[in-house]
Amino acid sequence: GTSVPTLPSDLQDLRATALEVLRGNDLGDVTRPSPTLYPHQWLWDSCFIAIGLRHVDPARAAAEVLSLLRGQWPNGMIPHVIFAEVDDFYHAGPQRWRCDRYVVTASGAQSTGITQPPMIAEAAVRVGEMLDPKARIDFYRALLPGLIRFHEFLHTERDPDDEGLVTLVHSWESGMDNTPPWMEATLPITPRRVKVLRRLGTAEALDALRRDAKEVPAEERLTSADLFTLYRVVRELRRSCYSFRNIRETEVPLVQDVAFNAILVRANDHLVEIAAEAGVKLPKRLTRSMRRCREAMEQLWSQSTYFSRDFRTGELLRHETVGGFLPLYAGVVPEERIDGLVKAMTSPRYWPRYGVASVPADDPAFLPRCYWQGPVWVNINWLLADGLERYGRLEAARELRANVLNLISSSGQMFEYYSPLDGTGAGSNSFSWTAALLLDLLA
Ligand code: 9YW
Repeated sequence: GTSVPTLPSDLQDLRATALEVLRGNDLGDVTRPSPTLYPHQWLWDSCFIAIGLRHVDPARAAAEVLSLLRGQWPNGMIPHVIFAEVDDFYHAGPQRWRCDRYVVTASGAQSTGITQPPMIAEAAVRVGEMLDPKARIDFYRALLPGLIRFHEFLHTERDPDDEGLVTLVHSWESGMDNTPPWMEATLPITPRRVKVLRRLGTAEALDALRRDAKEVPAEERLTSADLFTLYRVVRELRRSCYSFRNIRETEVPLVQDVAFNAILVRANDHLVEIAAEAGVKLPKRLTRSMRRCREAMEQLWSQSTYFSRDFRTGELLRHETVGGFLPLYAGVVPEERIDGLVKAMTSPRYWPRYGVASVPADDPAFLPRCYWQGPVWVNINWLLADGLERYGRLEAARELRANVLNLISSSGQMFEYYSPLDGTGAGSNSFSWTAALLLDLLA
């Protein structure tokens, strides 16, 4: 990551393309991630989308954030997907979750039974910066009750033993579906997997389940066997009525995910700021949980990076990924570790040329164009640039942002993810958070 790319001359065209993608994915007051693969509302997608939309239409951006509350469960959870009423071509739609048997969401909309990285407070603060003071306070007041209940859900339901860290029950909650440590933790729950697959028929039968394989080359997505395993976890969660007390008795992988907890720590800081500005007092217990979560991040450090941890065994999942750098974004890294972390992140293993990869290039699991097993994701790089900046690494932050801009502009399209080796785009080419964060980079 040493060469400084020259900025392309026609950023106006690129901006126009980004706006077109966002307009095309606009469903009213929510934005779908992509027209082909993801027709519903995803939690962290909407947050990144709002961060971009604020430069175009702050009121619409605020609506995007508030719309997440429509999906809130009585226990405070905000689901990872709120289903739109559309012809369902999404492979893990309402019938796979059947959550309406257990709960009614705030608006009655159908949803999944799991959550996603809590980027809401970050999005709220960024959007708030673009509103006039009166509109900002109104926005914060509308958001706060639901947002507080969401953070309380995470710190209680998902930290029942009061360890400080929040536990995830499915890799989809991490937002990084097939990231190697999660797949390693998940695959053992189907020991008879191969046998089951054989009984079900051929690989083609499974591929038929996977409607996304028609849109994108199969080798750039999860394998059918991996997907099958992830569906099996959903079945276990469903049978456990989505209650952590039941889930912990099953074989479902339970992971104190480093990236999720880092994002939560930062979100907690933002929540304090939002509440102060709106003149709302946070519950004492929540304030205590926030502090304990920040302190507990320390337990995820080992030797030279941060790892996720197995909730049941307390063992670190020692498979390095880009998630290990997100404590920079959280602001929990002691000064003496910063140089080492920044050096690792900017080394050719992670940053061969076109931005920071999701898995280091020398990892046996590395696949440059396969989802969370190698590609550069614009949202993660946005978080990393922010982390570098807050630790005063301004030059590296600037270079990373320039790299990402260059990556998007060389394809001219808003791809879902990009190869860190040759910069080519993959997945959806009309992906909302890429478009939105591009607007933010250009602002
Ligand atoms: C899925 C929508 C989501 C993202 C996730 C990404 C992918 C697939 O797409 O998940 O079926 O949920 O891994 O981070 O939110 O863009």
